[in-house]
Amino acid sequence: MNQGAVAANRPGILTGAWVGLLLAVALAAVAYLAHHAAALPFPPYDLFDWTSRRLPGGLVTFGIDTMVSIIRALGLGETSTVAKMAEQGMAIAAFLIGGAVAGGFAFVALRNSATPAPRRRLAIVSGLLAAIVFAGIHLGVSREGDAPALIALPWLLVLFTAWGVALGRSYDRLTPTPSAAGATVEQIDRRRFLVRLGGATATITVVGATLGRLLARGSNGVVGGQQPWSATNRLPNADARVQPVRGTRAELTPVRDHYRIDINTRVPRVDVGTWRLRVSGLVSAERQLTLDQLRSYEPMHHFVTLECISNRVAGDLISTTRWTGVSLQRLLADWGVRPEATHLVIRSADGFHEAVALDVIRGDERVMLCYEWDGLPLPREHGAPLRIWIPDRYGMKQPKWIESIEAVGQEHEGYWVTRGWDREARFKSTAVIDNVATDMMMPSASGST
Ligand SMILES: Nc1nc2c(c(=O)[nH]1)N[C@H]1C(S)=C(S)[C@@H](COP(=O)(O)O)O[C@H]1N2
Ligand SMILES: [Mo]
Repeated sequence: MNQGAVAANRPGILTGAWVGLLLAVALAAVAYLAHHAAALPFPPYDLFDWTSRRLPGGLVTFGIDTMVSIIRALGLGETSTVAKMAEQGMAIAAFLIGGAVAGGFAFVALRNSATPAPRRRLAIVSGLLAAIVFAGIHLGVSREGDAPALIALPWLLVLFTAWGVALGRSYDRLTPTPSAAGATVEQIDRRRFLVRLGGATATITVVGATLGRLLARGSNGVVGGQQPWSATNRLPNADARVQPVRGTRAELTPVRDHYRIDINTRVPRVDVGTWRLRVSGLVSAERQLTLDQLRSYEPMHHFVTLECISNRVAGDLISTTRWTGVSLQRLLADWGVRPEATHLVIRSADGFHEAVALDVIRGDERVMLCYEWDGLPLPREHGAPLRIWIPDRYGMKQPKWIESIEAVGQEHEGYWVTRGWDREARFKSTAVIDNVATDMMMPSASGST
């Protein structure tokens, strides 16, 4: 066989895309397992979180609104759970598509490189480049609880270089050698290799995803032994003469059913032991408060209905539970907030931030820093260890996972305000009749109802 026929028979862009996709699936599965086993980076989520914080605000809010509409129109289930799964799915899909595109381009580049040695180098360099890109992205979104960069970055280097090397090897394996017996044999051999690669990928994926999933379940910090407040207490209106109709939504949402909305594909993990609330800015002195110090203040309890600004009439992005915390009014007095201060800027572990006007706090003693829901420490996905409650405002005004509070003398545009959502974010009242008692229907004169 002459050289020309060999070149024509080399694997092309589509084969490259397919191999790139398979190898990206395997990489994602291994990374997923390591993510849950050792808090190492999961590149698809890193990429998604990094991108979603940088996309134009109008596009992000449009995307969210569209997603909520679709979930509702198709009746796909509880909105916030489905939305979070959809985001995670999009993250993985985008990563795999990237793998396919990279594989396609890599095969085109490899085609143009005649001998194996520079090809090998090219493959390794592609892997290294991908590693550097994802290392940068990871540094942009990494936070407390993640494996240290000294371990995470070399790990990414290993993962993506292995991806590059495997891509190069696959190319070589799929390239007919001049000594090969004939085209048909090569075709069969090539197909067999791709099938075997697919099989290996599937095995790695099933093992990685299953083990990762199991580890993820196990690490969901459920407090053993402690009972929620609602297990041993009745609602204040338990003896009221009006009872909810069977089938209507409960007044108090079990915490595990409380909707969850935030900008993270993975829940921030804050170590309560080392956590401090940093207070700075126009205050008498900077301070770092432990959770115990905040708990030592007289606690305050309120039944709070929290609603997301993306909620629709009769939607499910609204839930109620019993919040416990300390009044911010009380704290302001101790912090010595200076007269020229007008706002508190609150910053969170996930990069989220918002401001609350001091006038709002001074006018409402219920504004609280909350550390308990339904009598138990705030669950991780709902902002452990500390979040704020500002009555009558949508959730977008109310940071979870609070790390610092700064007293400032001017307005501050919060995360969603800079992306075009409402500055004040006051609740709009809606009324919903969930159910009608059928035995109250009157038969009509004709006998049918
Ligand atoms: N740190 C942080 N706090 C946040 C958010 C976020 O993305 N990050 N989302 C806000 C929004 S939009 C809503 S609706 C509420 C939801 O709180 P929940 O998930 O506990 O129901 O959290 C708010 N606080
Ligand atoms: Mo929200």
